[in-house]
Amino acid sequence: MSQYHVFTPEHAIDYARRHGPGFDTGARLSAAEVGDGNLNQVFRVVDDARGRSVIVKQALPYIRCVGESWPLTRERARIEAGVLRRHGEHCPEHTVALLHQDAGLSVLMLEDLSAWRLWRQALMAGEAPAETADRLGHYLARVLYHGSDFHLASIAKRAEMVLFSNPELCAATETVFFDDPYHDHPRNQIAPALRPLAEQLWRDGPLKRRVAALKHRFLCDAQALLHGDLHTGSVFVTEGGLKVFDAEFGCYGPMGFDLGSAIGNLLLNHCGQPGLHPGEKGRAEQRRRREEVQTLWRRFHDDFTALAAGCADPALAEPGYVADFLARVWRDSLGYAGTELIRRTIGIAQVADLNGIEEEETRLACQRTALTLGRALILEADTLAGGKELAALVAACRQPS
Ligand code: SR1
Ligand code: MG
Ligand code: MG
Ligand code: MG
Repeated sequence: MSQYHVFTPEHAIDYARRHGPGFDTGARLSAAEVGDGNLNQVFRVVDDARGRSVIVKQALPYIRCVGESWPLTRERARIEAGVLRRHGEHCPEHTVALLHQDAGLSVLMLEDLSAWRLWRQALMAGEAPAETADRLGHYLARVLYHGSDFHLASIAKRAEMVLFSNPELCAATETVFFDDPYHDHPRNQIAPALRPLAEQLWRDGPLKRRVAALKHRFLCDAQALLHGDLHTGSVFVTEGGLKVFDAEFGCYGPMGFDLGSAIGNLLLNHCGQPGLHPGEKGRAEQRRRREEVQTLWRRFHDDFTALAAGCADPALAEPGYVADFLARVWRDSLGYAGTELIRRTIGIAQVADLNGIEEEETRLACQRTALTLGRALILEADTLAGGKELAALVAACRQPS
């Protein structure tokens, strides 16, 4: 096994030369660090003459956006490779291709999707491809179904739970989603003008009991092999396609966590629209976000239901059980979406949909909407029967522009 060392661009070139498809000794390669995530370093290695490129991603032994004060296992590279393999098996058209892995170096080589666009950037520009939510619903149905007890026999599923035990990354998720934002923690990043609203959340007993239940379900309920960090910056899009990447937080957990992360990020964009696109353009984008949330859920629900018709488990195949199960996943998704809205507004790792708004009063108004909507989703998750009811709640939280 290779000895771990932190890559420079030259190391990334050497690695690509040894393992990249067609990157032979004669090729003139260049590399640049292009990572904009919170955890790792990411190099793009290019062979200009032949028009080829790959991504070389390396896990550092700590969280990059925090520094060495928050050490984090490099095991996450092995987990990421494994999740991409599994998800690639079940939904190859929507999973980034893993080209090579070196466990000792904690390095993955991935297909280069730089010519595609991050979904978050497309949403912020008001240029998101129309089919994206539908494609993501299809991806989620396929990967979550095939990693669940509806598809896997009990012994195989339990072996998968061991293989994809991801304790340190799960602990980080538990902390940043369910703990830090509900207390006065130094990791929080709270605009001074938002502090009174944050303090209200910290005193809100009913809200914190619901958050406790969501955290507890994340801790206990191993429903499927999740992506684990499915925000709109983990998805590349084009007019014709969608690819999910960055699966290092993958773990067994409740399906609603992945669905809720995606829905929460669509709603963060909804909240930011008065600042991103004032006036009619922003209102039209908000209508699209509300439709996308409904489309995502509907496609997931319908595809999952069709797949589960083939369920071989004698108890889970009981007529009506899949519908009951999916009703619970819907409620979970709304709750997790609410926690995503709150943690991305006052916790660590915030999002450009809100923080990119230059005008301060507008930005603060959008952030307040995100906190208010997040709280409402968590508290009202059990009362929102479907997409229409959710859309009505979201529309009622719209800021005047
Ligand atoms: C402490 S890690 C903070 C966040 O960065 C990642 O992108 C995940 O979203 C994680 O929650
Ligand atoms: Mg990421
Ligand atoms: Mg089974
Ligand atoms: Mg990542």
